[in-house]
Amino acid sequence: MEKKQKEFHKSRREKFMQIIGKETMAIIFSNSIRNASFDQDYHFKQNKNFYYLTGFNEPNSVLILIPSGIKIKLDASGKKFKTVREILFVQEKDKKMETWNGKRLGEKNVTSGLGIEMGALNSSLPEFFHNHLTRRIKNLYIDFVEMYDVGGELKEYMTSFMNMLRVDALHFQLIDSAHILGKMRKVKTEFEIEQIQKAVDITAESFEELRKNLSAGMYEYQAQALLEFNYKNRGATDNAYGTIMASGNNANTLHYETNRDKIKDGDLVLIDSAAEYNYYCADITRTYPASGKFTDAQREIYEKVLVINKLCIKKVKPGVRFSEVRKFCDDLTAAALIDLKIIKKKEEAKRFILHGVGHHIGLDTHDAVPYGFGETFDNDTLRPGNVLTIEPGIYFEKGMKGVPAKYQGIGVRIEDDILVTKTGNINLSEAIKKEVKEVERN
Ligand SMILES: [Mn+2]
Repeated sequence: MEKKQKEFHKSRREKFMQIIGKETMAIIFSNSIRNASFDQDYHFKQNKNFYYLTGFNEPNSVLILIPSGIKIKLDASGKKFKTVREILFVQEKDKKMETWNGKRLGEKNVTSGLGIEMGALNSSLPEFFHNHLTRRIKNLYIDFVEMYDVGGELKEYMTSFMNMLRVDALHFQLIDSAHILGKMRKVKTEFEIEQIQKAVDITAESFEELRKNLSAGMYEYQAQALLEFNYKNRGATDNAYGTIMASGNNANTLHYETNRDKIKDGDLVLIDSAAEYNYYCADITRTYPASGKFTDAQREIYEKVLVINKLCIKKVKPGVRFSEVRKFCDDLTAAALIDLKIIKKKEEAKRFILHGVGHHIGLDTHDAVPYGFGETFDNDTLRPGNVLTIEPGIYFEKGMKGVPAKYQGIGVRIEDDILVTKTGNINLSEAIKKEVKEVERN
């Protein structure tokens, strides 16, 4: 791991420990490997809160943070001690398993490899809890949702801890760590912004390749393959999420991922897809005319969405509440529908507004937003370092009541990734063409 990345994860652990304060302990779980069928497992993705604090990509691991530090015996005589605040419990090195499934870091390489103070074997977790969950711990921070998901080897090693939670009277308060970590994750560091920008750049080049090569007669999955080939070919570590390649009326199914239809002449193709880079996600939508030219009705709708997209992006700046941007977007959408003579009054717009204006992005495509503890979407105030999507859309499903025939079957969404800065914002996906003249082919 590069020094810059090591320092990033270290700075996150420091900040987290500063927030939880003295006389506390935090237990952060990695993900477990999940079986798909017989001897085949699901593609492993690390738990994002665990990754945020460690940068470590192996399953069956646990990070323990103790801001006040604890004394750990260094030899059998028990005379030599070391005070540590960070311990990463990892899988044992195992020649046979490594031959099949790849190298393991091993407990001895935790410090040199990740910059974490101490490494230990995950099998020593029961002993660790026995010795160190003492009365000096007042608050125990744990991610409850993750705790119930623990599987594999960890399940066995966590049994004594789970039993204690079930059986013993606890002498400490249990607090959910997800809220604190989510709040931290909402404000991106320079390192994180670089990773997101890289994911966006790969996505941008790939969208341009698709735009140039898209044609009627292709199947949606072929357009998807072209896009995803370019992500991988440009160094993406994964797709950020399942690609939506929705031609014609399929665009009106918001999470359409079937991608099996043939793209027809005169169709619009709504493409919601992005690359992931180093675990950081982009999230982009463009809507292209398959045959290279919009019909008049398609252009009318497209231009409306484009104007809303640009006005909403302008609205993004520090101090503005996310919910204000959403309301602004809803109002603009209603005005567009009135303009198109589809509705008469703003109040009638509701049935056409199918989703919000956007969401935070980061390690998760819909990044951890820790609403709760008095924080809601309504009072989520934008701050420098937030990265969010702006993604207005107008959708007219075939057969929709009160919609003129010429608009039926049209669905348009235009989504960009916006970084909040001190003075306003930067559109990280500016390079991805969206003007009518640019997305049409001559
Ligand atoms: Mn999105």
